[in-house]
Amino acid sequence: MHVLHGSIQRIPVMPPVAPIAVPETTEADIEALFLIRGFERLLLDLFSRGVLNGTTHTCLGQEYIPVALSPLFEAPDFIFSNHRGHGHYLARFGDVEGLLLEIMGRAGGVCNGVGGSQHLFRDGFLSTGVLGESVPAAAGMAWSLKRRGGRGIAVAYTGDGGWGEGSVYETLNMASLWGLPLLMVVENNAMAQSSHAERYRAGTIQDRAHAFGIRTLQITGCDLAEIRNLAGPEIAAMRERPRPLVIEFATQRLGPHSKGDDPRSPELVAELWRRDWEAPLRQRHPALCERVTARVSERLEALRATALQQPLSEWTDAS
Ligand SMILES: Cc1ncc(C[n+]2csc(CCOP(=O)(O)OP(=O)(O)O)c2C)c(N)n1
Ligand SMILES: [Mg+2]
Repeated sequence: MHVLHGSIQRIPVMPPVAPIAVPETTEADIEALFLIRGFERLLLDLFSRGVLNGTTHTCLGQEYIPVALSPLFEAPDFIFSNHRGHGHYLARFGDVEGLLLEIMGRAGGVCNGVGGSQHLFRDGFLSTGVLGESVPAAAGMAWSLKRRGGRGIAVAYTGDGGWGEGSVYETLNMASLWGLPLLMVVENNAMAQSSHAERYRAGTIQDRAHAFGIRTLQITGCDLAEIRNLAGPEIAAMRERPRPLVIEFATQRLGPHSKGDDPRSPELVAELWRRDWEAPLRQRHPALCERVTARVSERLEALRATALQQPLSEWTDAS
């Protein structure tokens, strides 16, 4: 785990595995991790059976980021998510039922089935699949929260590829100038769709933020308690004295961008899986993990059965 303020360092492509420590990490945290992972696996399975339309972007490998950050967010905060946002949504609401029905266009979906993964809207949460689009919107929300005088912050989750969008830099400029309580969470998996960072990005995300006078934190481990210890005081400080903050996670995407578009070698992907959080967590806490995963599987299997029976939403049913 490294914290850097202002120094130049290339972010490692593959972060080191840090086994997640219990009891600092609660059973509820572990349940949230497995719920998101189980949900993504269920989606892939439904997709392979031809049940889902379009494509799907899973966050396998990155689940721990929103699980670690969620308890640091408060009720007035507004979360903006991107195309890889199932974990962001589930870490906030735990609502696998509403999300799956939404993705399947069925009655009971969070947005009546018309939004899908990339247009989710619910109490202080909005996702968009348009790269960089949420960042200026999040700044607007941060401005509004600041004017209201509370402790609320706006949070924008982006990937590293999202930092290829010009709107990000226009926003960083104004956010810094106006002292907006805008938290940019960067899930840097060193891939933008199918392009490796070495092919598409000059310089570092940290340096780009520093150029606008914005404070940064870089996190390379996946221990939830450690992440909270690092990020918690920084987020608390921006609530007291509104200003932007960038937290960059060196993380890894275990699956393709969406479907069949992963140019990485099978060897590299296998190496990423070896560095994943799940196996060390299971090894370290076998009974706990077994208990939690049994509960999660039961919930997801019940959901699969219900979802397949559920009629289309009246908003999506063209018949
Ligand atoms: C404005 C815009 N341009 C292009 C795309 C197509 N696109 C979807 S995701 C992506 C790359 C995303 O990279 P990153 O933000 O790092 O997310 P990751 O896939 O790694 O989660 C691109 C180019 C888009 N969604 N929006
Ligand atoms: Mg990326």
